[in-house]
Amino acid sequence: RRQKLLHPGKSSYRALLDSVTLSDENVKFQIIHEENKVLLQVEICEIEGNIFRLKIDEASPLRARYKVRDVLIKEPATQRLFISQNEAGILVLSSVNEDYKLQVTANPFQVELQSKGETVLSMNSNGLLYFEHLQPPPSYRKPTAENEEAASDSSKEKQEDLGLWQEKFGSFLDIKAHGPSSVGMDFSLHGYDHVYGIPQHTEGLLLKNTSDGDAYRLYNLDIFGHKIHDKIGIYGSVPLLLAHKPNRTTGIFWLNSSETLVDISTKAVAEHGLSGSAAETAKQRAVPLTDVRWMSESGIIDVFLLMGPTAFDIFKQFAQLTGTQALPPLFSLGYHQCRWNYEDEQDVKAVDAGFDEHDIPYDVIWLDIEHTDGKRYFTWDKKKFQNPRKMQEHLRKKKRKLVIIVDPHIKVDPMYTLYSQAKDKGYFVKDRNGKDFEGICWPGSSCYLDFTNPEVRKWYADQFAFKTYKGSTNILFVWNDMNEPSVFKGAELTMQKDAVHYNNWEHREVHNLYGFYQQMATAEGLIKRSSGKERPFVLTRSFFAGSQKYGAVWTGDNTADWSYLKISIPMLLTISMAGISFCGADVGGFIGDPEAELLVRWYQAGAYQPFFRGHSNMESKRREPWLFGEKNTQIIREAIRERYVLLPYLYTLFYRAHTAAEPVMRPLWVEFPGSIETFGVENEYMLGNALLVHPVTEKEAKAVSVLLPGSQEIWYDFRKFKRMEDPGTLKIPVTLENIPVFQRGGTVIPLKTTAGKSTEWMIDTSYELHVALDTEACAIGELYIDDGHSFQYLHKKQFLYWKYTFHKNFLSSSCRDESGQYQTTCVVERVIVLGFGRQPTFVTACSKDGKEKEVVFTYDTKTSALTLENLALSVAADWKICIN
Ligand code: MIG
Repeated sequence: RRQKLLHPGKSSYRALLDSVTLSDENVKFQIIHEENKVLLQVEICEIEGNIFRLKIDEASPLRARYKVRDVLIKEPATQRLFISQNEAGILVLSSVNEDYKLQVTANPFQVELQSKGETVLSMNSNGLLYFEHLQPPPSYRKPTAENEEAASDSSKEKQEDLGLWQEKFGSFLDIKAHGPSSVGMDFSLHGYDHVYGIPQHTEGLLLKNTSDGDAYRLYNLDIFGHKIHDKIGIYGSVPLLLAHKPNRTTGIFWLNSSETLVDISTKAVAEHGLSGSAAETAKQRAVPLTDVRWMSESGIIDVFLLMGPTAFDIFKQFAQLTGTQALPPLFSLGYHQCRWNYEDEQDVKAVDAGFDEHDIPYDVIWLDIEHTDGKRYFTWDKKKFQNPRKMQEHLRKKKRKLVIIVDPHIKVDPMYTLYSQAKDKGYFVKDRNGKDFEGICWPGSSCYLDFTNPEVRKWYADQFAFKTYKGSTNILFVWNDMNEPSVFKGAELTMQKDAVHYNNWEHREVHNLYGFYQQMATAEGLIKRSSGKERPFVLTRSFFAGSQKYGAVWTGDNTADWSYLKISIPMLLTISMAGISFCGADVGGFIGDPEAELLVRWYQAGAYQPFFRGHSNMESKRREPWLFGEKNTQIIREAIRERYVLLPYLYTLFYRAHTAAEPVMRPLWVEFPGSIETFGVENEYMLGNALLVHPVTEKEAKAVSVLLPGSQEIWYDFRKFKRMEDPGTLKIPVTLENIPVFQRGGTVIPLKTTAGKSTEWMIDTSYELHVALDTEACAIGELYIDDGHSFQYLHKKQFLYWKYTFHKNFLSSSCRDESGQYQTTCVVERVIVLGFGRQPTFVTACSKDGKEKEVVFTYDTKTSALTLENLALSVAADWKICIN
């Protein structure tokens, strides 16, 4: 409300350019507010890899302001900037290679960032830099609740209206112990009218203009039954925005963990001719410009400008700052069966047996909050789960896993060890009066662990030790829910902003980081219990920038309705672009009861998304895959089997996400950055660079309209192998059997020849390659293999990373990374070449040692697919297939 009183115009800030100092790390100078005369310190630096950082803090604050910690993986390596001009009220800084120039204008204070002469982005050009300096409390105010009714003079009332020193929210009072501290700034993105990112909202892929409505809000909240097409914040946030135009992608990473609003406005502006001559003016054309205004409740301004220039560069730059996706254990890429709740040991066994009975693969069964003794996490309901270890042994024999829920609230119960220990050690978040903050949650009265404290995180991690967590075994993994944190009957169902954390930081400062820290501690706990050997799996509902390092996220309580299936695609794409590749939405829709057709369509979509879990609410009817009649069971079985067959490709994509920050699931425009028709596409997406997936999200659909992008591309039906007519928008007939999936010409996809009962049953299953030829009759692809569960790939380089190249009638297998080694007897059994122009005469395979053998093949003249069988070529060897 206060920031919104500041309208675009001339900024009140002026830079004091005689205060400029330059060091190897950065350039510093001060800016002054013309009215209040408060000095702010500006720090600009260039970070290796086309990143710029701008920090603004008070020059001499009353007390230190909160700066986000633990999100950046390290202090970024800076590069020296040069001052190429400092006169006439203009400071020009250039990068070493002179590709970039930062032009700082003194009066009013503005910063413009140019790349090779092209202005990419400017800051404070609308004059919306806003910075509330910390002040001593006004004399009438003591920071206690008692005087909340004591309003008397009108100026004070006015102040309270604007919530400077305290604020009411319904029946809640926020005492604002340190007064107003909000910050904000505007950015103009030149030439851009497509902007993306800033999850999590139930919104479309392209960010919309907010001028006549709500701003996008980043404030982690538990909103049960959330609406779609809403800009309110839900469970997680990543303050990263991407802007794209055909020749360039730019990113803005606003590192602030307090409540944040983002206003977006795209307009067309006249392009300025340099000379301003009449001829130039006549040539003026409208170019788009997007203004982005960030406003945060507290903290400092700390913003990273990611200069791309490609989308993949932005992903790398963001990962360089916040880390890459953790490599998931292979089992966690299989199918997960969840429900609130699987009641008891018998229920677990029966559901598990159901999968075998119906010949449906699955890897993990989940237990929700009811498995505990009265919502005391780390315990078991002794009646329903009398022998959890035995139950896990049963699952282990079936080569399957268990995930249990561990929420961050702790039941107030002196007899509950976790509670009494945490209380004694002072590990709970405090209320404004210094007592343990108490809120209501599942267990009733609860306290909340202060995960921002490293000591608490260490202690919490230790709770996962096998000897401490009774009844846990190494096939048990963890789900962190309610970690926004959710506080029933709290303001907006979360913790009050004036609650107090470690080092006396108010909750308002760290709110959006709470879930991030819980998942961090949980993941560390799982690693620790295995003495550092095993990869963890932790699913979290709340997240922040960098959560990708700790596991997976899901989109929370969606509804069993077609519109939620539809919106899950842009929601997952947005989370993926923000660095978190391992994401998914509850298959079937959590709330309510999906009709059979919706459930089937959701399985078919989920099978081609990174995190694949069926889940349902307590009030929902049971919906295990076999409860909807034989025909639907058959279709769901087929969808899940397709997922399992595809796992080698998916796992390889995760390795790429882990090592090269490439999102697993990506919007079309990322793969086709020059094709404007892809920029707004959100009903289909790419899985890696090779598969285009178009889920069916309409009831009783008979056909869908699919965009096959790229004028030079060839696309193939992924299942029938037939080449599609020319690219463009095609009307594709659909049946309930499956959803349209296409393989892009020029790619090789590794698959398994068949699905097994779970990923562990498939270790020795042979591979199959789908080689889809492009216009030059070429294709490339790769395969990553390791043990699927340990860190040996990292510490001992135990992995295989191979590449496949099809060129001039030869398909060759060669090593992609010589440093890796891994023992396996697995073979490539079958190769299918799509778009092979003629019937071959004979085909041979030769190994490195020169041994040659003839290959059995069949050629389908209708589809031009050539199938090579019984190959038995090692996945760990060089070989070559020649097609004559
Ligand atoms: O508001 O633990 O999003 O997946 O089943 C209900 C019970 C609390 C919310 C999660 C949902 C989970 C449920 N939880």
